[in-house]
Amino acid sequence: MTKRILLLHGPNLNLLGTRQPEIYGSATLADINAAAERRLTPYDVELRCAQSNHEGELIDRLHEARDWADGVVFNPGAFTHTSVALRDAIVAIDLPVIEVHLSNIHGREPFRHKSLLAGVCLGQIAGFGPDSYILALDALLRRWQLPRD
Ligand code: CA2
Repeated sequence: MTKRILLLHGPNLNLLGTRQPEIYGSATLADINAAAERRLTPYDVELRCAQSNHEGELIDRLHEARDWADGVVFNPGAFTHTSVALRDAIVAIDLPVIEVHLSNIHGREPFRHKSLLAGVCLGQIAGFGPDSYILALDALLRRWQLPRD
């Protein structure tokens, strides 16, 4: 049975590759989505990618995922540190959600050390640049023990 993953990107991540490369690297969001697609090529997995700068739209995407996805890889951006509403949405959808960050939020400003979401996610991966997303996909693949096509 085909597994389906939502790869969801939060606020400002549409600007990746254009500014602050010393923190976030030079890869664009399109590069990250393409690398994710490549990682899944050998598997019977469908990937759908989305980005929004709006908290409510991210909540809507999570709610919709309940109807079609088996797992979510989510970089909530700065909403990680502020959003009780996203936390409630993650609890509500009852899907495995992996929180992902390009940077190591624990080594940055103190206000980034706290995630309101990690505690209701399957886990958190932070600090590996674009590889953080690949590691999160690998975690889902391992969880599902999918054979290669
Ligand atoms: O490290 C991450 O992936 C973050 O989720 C990125 C967020 C930040 O607020 C989190 O604390 C950690 C910020 C994304 C901003 O992305 C930009 C990309 C290019 C230029 C400026 C910002």
